[in-house]
Amino acid sequence: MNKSNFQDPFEKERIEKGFGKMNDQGEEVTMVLGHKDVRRCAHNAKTYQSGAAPGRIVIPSEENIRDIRQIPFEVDPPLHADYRAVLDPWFKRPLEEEYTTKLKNQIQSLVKEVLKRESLDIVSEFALPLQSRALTLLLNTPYSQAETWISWGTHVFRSEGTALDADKANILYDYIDKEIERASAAPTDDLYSVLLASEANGKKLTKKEVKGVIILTFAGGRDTVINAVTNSISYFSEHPESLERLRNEPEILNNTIEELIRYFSPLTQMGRITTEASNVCEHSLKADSKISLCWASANRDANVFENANEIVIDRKINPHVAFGFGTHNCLGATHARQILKILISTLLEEVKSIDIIDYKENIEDLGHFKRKVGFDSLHVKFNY
Ligand code: HEM
Ligand code: EMZ
Repeated sequence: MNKSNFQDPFEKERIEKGFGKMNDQGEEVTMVLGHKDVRRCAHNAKTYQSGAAPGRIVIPSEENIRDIRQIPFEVDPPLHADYRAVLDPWFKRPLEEEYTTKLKNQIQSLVKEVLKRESLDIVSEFALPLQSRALTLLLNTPYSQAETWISWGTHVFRSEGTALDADKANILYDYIDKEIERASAAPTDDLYSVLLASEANGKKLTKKEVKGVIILTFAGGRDTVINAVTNSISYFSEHPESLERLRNEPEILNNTIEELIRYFSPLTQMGRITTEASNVCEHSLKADSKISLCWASANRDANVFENANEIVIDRKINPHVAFGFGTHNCLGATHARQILKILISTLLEEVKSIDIIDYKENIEDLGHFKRKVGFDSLHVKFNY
């Protein structure tokens, strides 16, 4: 009963100092660990900027494999707000009935298909196709495109043994270039075409800017969703009583989803670059230093969350930062929440219990800190 226990490696440092240190490809990163400090730094884009060199705020830094700026993620206010004004309505579409109906059909048919199997790997045979097919709805592109994306594997920049895989990244970049040319020659109602027709800062978005947005929707919404889905399934397989409770009290489902996202925190951290000398947690930093906002640590802060290391499926007050905080809060959160909501509802209807047969944990190596973020594989059997 411990496969769905994800320990908090940051507790000691968070309590004793409030910050931790790691090294990223030769650059020192000061990790901000407490909930209050993470929110304070996320709020202060003037001192802790996102718009440094493309790739630099990601950990591990993607500077060597990417020279295109991801938009709006690597842009600071005030320009950031221009891009968000274009993107916010589009990323709210998952709330529309037509969208949820299609998503429900996708997820229900995937669940029905895998129920027939003796056993399956949730990561590669369930979460990856689910994420890829659902992304066709978010981009409003043909369903058949999902097959291509599935063939890329769970991360678009990483492969087994290589944290930064330039060849893999180039497959994505080439694919996006072709899609942008296609949409530019013959516009449809997909995200590429909508972006090509939009403006920011009083000017039409360039193809390069469109590419920056699309790279982000592929990269940011991939392993995060895959881990959220896989980890949630590991939880329900070890906690059939929670499935039972949700059947009897469906009104707590939204609380459960927020709680799973808080506990698993699929995106461990994200960086910022200091624009001036500053202090974090009474630790002084020079200008041009890298800090990280450690969402996963903030989400276990006992000053904010009672029984922070437990999954409390009806947790009422839950100011987690798993989707970030403030300016750059996650654009894909509506889509991700809808996926989890429909998935769990479908499991409640179709599945009695889930047995874990075999698994391999995915442990992030952050130097001093090792954090379980999900699974490389999770073989299960669904009982119905
Ligand atoms: C931003 C987490 C799914 C697109 C963020 C941030 C976090 C996060 C923590 C803030 C980054 C920062 O402040 O530097 C997650 C988690 C997800 C998820 C935990 C799944 C459970 C998605 C999906 C998409 C997406 C499905 C789209 C396909 C974005 C974008 C931003 C963002 C575009 C940048 C927003 C901005 O800069 O204004 N996400 N994300 N995310 N996420 Fe997600
Ligand atoms: C970046 C990041 C986005 C990065 C909001 O977070 O997600 C990571 O998985 C990607 O590698 O490029 O998109």
